Amino acid sequence: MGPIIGQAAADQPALASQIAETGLLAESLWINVALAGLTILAIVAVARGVTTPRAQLIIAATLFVPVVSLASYSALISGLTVSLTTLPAAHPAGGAPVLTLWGRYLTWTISTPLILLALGLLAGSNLTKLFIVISADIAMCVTGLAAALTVSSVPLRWGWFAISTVFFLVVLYMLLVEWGSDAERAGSGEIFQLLRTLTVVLWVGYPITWAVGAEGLALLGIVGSSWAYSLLDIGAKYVFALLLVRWVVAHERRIGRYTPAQSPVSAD
Ligand code: RET
Repeated sequence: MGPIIGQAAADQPALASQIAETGLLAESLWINVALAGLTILAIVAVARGVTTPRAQLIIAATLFVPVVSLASYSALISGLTVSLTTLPAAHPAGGAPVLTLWGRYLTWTISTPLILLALGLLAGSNLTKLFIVISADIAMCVTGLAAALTVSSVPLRWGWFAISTVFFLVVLYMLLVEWGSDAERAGSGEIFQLLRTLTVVLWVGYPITWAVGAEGLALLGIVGSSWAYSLLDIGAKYVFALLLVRWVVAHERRIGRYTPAQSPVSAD
């Protein structure tokens, strides 16, 4: 399906009905509302009896991932966080207003730090590493939002994309190098490795989707891009959350006993 074209000044109800009427676009959003809701219920049911504060913290961080997702997808469906954007003429979908679901990039600034907080706590990360990775992650999302919303030139869009990718490399480094050895020490090595593989593989899919999708080379249309992000979200958020919570519930004591490694700042 080609780019969705409309009036640049469309208001929220008009955007909402445009989404509702556009083939499979609405379905790509509703499926996430449904799965986020089910994930919330499942986490609450499974984790009800957890009493160790550290395990509770990991579960709380994880629980807020589908909560944020539910809000994010509802905002997209209601037309609140979407706009008709006229991309630069040199863009493959340039010249006419196209629907931009920029709310995704905005809400990632909240959901992805929660994922990293849960992973970092699981790995027994120190505070310094947690702070660095979450800061880089937020910077990645904000500059990704800038890439999607920049309409003055195509090179500028890709410039923001490149900056965002640099921040993403910091996140990948932490996941692949630093936290791997922390988790071995913390006794959560096995589950950390599984969740890390899931996270790294799926997260790499997001910039690829951006690059080949409606925002970048437009090889995928708006509907195709939205489905790609929606499917990645299902794995990166709901499957991730359920695997993590199930393990934490089963190993509550082990998590409670662990004290994180000393921060470099407090080592002397
Ligand atoms: C963008 C485009 C610019 C370059 C890079 C990106 C990376 C995005 C990522 C998103 C992950 C989102 C998740 C959301 C769950 O709620 C912004 C697409 C590197 C890695 C996991």
